[in-house]
Parts: sequence; structure tokens; C-alpha cells
Amino acid sequence: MARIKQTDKDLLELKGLHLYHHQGSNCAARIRMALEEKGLKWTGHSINLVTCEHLKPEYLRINPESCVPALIHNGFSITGSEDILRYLEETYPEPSLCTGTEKEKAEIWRWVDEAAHSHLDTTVSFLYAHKMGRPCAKKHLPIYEKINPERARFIKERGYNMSEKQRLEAIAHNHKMFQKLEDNLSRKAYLAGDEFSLADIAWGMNIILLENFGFNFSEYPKVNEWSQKIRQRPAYNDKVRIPKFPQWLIYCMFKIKRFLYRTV
Ligand SMILES: N[C@@H](CCC(=O)N[C@@H](CS)C(=O)NCC(=O)O)C(=O)O
Repeated sequence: MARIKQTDKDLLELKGLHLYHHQGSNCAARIRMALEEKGLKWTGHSINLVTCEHLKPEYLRINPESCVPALIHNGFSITGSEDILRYLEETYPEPSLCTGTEKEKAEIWRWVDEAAHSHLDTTVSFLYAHKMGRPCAKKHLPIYEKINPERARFIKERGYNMSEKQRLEAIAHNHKMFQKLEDNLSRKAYLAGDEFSLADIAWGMNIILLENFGFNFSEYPKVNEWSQKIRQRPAYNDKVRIPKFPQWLIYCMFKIKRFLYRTV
């Protein structure tokens, strides 16, 4: 588990659960949803990914790899959505979001780990393949190279100029994943069984983000139905909700941003 002992007074003084997140982040939405499902009281700190607040030294103290989400609790920061979900489930086991036999629980964690570890290859690559998403400005690449070389390599390879081969591969890879979700949801009410679990939170937020970007899942009727069911849960409230903007606005915003970022 990625857990970092904090030493700065301002962070040590924080009481309760503090989530560092961005409202538009699917990885952070997993944590918001789990916190609300568990009925926990938490304080949110918005880290604006668009203005690159996540690359500032104040945030790098909390997550040296710069991504959101990060959780601060009792003087430690915990990073990586899968590790934060594990921490919450261990620390606040009731109500559980991971029930069943040991085998069923292991299956839930497999889904969670897969969602977290495949973030760049799934959601981000899919958005890049459709000229969306926000590869950083060129001037920020040296920072990424220092703090998160894997992400720097990814942005350089796929962020600015994805080749047609990479584009088709990214789309095919994601469709394979959507089909895997569809197949599972054809057999069960939820991703890992008959109960709503962390598996649904982990993948549900990916699908909801893509839907909000305008992608249509009608080819995958079970996925469609399941994401609606997740949206209707009381826990998917205003604190959790991933914002939805009109398609034309998203398109213009990314077009401008991508044009500028290629050069600056
Ligand atoms: N595997 C990590 C991925 C976290 C991640 O990449 N978060 C995105 C937002 S969804 C981020 O912070 N991106 C920052 C960037 O692109 O530099 C997790 O599941 O927490």
C-alpha cells in the first residue's frame, strides 16, 4: 500500500478523512463514491488538473507521483485509488463493499486492481484516440520525467500525436474491455456477483466518465443498464457526480488545449 508519513504541520493537523481530488477524475470519483456508500464524513480538497495544480510542490508532498486521488488520514497520505479503497474497506469495514466468499472477494479486488492499473491503457488512451483528454503542456514534460517517468513516456508516445495504428489499437483494446464487462453483466446483476461492490465502483466510474464525454454504450446494453443503476444510487450524489458538459464544448475545449499544448 502506498502510504506516506507526512511531516508538515499543516497536514498533520488535519482531522478526519481528507480527499485530494478533481471532480472530473474517474479515479477520484471511485473514492468519493466509496466514501458516500460507507456514509463517511470527509473533506474534499480540489486539485485542478487543468491548471496543473497536481504538479505543484504543495501537492507533491502528498503524492510524489502527482496523480489524484490521494487521501490524508491520521498523518499519512495514501495514494492510488486501489490502495485507498483497500484502506477504507479495512478501516471502515461496515457497511462492506466487498462481501462474499474469499474467492468472491478476491474477484472484486481483481476488478479494482485492473481498473486502477489499466487507467492509461483504457480510459486515457480511449480519450486520446478520440482527440480528447488532456496531455500536459510540453513545458511540463520535464517535471513528469522527474516525478513520474512512466506517465511522461506515455504522454510523449500517445498524448500529442497518436499514430493511426496506436489509435486503432487503443479503441480495440477498450472495446475488448467493454465486451468483458458486458459478458460479466450478462451473467450477474453486478460485475462481481449479485451484490453491488467495489468492482462496480471501480469500473462504473470509468464508464460514467466516458458516457459524460458523449460515448454511447448502446452496443453494450448490459453495461448501459448497469451504469444507469449506479447513477441512481443515493451515494452517486452531487459530491460524487462526474460533471457532464455539452459535447460541442468538450470538443472545442480539447481542440484549443491540444493546439496550444503542442507548442508551449
Ligand atoms: N492508478 C492511479 C491513476 C491515477 C491517475 O492517473 N489519476 C489521474 C486523474 S483520473 C491524474 O491524476 N492525472 C494527472 C495527470 O494526468 O498528470 C489510480 O488509480 O489512482
